[in-house]
Amino acid sequence: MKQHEIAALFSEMADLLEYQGENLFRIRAYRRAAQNLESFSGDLDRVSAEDRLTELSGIGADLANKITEYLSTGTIAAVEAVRRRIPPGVLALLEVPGLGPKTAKLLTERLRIKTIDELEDAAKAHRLSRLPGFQAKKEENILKGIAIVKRGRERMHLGVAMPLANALMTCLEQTPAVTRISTAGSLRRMRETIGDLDLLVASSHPARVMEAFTHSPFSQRVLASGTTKSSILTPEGVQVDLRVVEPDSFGAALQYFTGSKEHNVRVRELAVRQGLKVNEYGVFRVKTNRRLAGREEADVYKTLGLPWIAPELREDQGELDAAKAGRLPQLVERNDVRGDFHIHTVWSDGSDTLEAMAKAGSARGYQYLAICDHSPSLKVAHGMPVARLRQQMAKIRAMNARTKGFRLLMGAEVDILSDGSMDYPDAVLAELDFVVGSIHTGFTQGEAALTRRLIAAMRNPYVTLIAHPTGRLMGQREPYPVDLEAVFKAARDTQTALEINAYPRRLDLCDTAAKRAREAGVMLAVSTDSHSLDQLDQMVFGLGVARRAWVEPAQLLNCLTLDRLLKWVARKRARSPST
Ligand code: DGT
Ligand code: CA
Ligand code: CA
Ligand code: ZN
Repeated sequence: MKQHEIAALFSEMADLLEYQGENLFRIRAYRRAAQNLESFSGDLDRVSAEDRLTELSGIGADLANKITEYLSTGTIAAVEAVRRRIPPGVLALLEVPGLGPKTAKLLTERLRIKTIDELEDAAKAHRLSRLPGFQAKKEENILKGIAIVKRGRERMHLGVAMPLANALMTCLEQTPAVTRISTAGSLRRMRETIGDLDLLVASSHPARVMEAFTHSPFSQRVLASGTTKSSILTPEGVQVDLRVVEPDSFGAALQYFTGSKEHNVRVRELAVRQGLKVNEYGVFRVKTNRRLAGREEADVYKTLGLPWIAPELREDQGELDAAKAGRLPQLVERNDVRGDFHIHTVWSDGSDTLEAMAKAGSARGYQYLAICDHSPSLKVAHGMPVARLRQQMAKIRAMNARTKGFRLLMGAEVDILSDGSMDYPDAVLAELDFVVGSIHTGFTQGEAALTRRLIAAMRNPYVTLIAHPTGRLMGQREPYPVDLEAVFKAARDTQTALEINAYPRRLDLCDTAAKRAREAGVMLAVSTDSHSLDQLDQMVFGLGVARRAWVEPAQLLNCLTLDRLLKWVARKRARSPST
């Protein structure tokens, strides 16, 4: 997990440089490297030993040296040096969204505030508004920002939880006493944020499993240790609960500890009505106490007269009624996915080339990837002027001419400007295979204006997909206000797809919004918004959201074959008026 530690340092470095007012591109280089390291799943020590760090996305010679330095010394001198130049406390305050370097300096110098807790106290006591140039409104915004940061600290996003759980399971599987292992809790249900990790093991030698767990490198502190249940804190401060059960009870325990609590309450009500009892050990007939099921989770449901219910559906949102009626959705699966949209490359702010992305997409079994680099108004992301976009199209055409069975689609992520018009002229959009429309600026326009802006974009016949429709970034930025029901209606009427952005801090649309969109008849699309090769694997997070939204393959644009996808795009272009 060293990549996470280095990612944190790079990200801190970016903040420090930002505080110093350094070059924006240098700051972004650090941020991008941090993001890429976070999603890197290989063995960093080995890559470094083989002198191949510069082959990683977004890592040049300079950053590679810093990684090597960290791997051998545990620190990066350059980061330490910059840290020394910044007054203590400033950095902590900069974590608050919307609080810039100037304000941070003012707060540390005038009020000696060094932590977010101190800042919160001061804001609540209205001590900030006494500072020069400070308005009550600003105090309010700071409190809102603090709430966002705190929420982000309490619960981790899937991008942190999933790799950690996988690494832990791989570690525990080395113990011969472990016969079966699974995640449970909110991670298995693929909730967008996770409070603590829950793991379940089947074993006839629980003591050996617990020993391995509490003495693993993941265990920084043991919070509780028993023969059936132990909890640890990892070095990252994540709580992990492990339960060990007899193999005969594995299915029942898995059902119980997957939750949600609300789903389990309904399951038990249903059992009681049939003279049955369900707990973490099995399903029992109340009268005789005879055990009817327990080893397999599917048998727990079967004994109650139900088909197995996918964990993502277990939120007491009507899944039991649907199961009883035989109306459970055939949820989309990874194998149904035929491609990915919204892919960035070195042509704008991505880290990898067209060739590398094509190879990676094809290696994942996809038929297509839509390359969607940024449009010119997004200067900080190297948005492409029309001439450059046309160069990229020519390159993609040439590449496609040489390959069979896989195709790069010529696309772009086009900024929706403040008046709802698109950042490329229609004539240029018409040359593209796939157009993603995005709002990246002007979040403060207000609900009515933002809604009009999105709807205007959808009325453009060339806009295929609206990316991250609410703009939220968990732990950093609230969604902007938008009338989603109006957006859904327009999306359906104009035949525009809405994105479920799979980047773990975005997951936008979120599960409940995606469900409403699906019910409104909107076509959805999961796209990874990849800025590097490894991020293509974040598809699973977006699929988790889609599954929690009860989405079937027919409701997901990237389950279409290439041929049908192109027809789908053409159909909107043919029918829409251009205004
Ligand atoms: P989290 O950790 O806040 O993201 O959410 P969960 O769902 O992972 O909750 P957690 O870790 O407290 O418990 C894991 C599962 O164990 C939960 O989803 C259902 C089950 N469970 C825990 N406590 C109770 C309880 O008091 N009653 C019932 N019926 N189930 C419980
Ligand atoms: Ca949990
Ligand atoms: Ca737990
Ligand atoms: Zn993007």
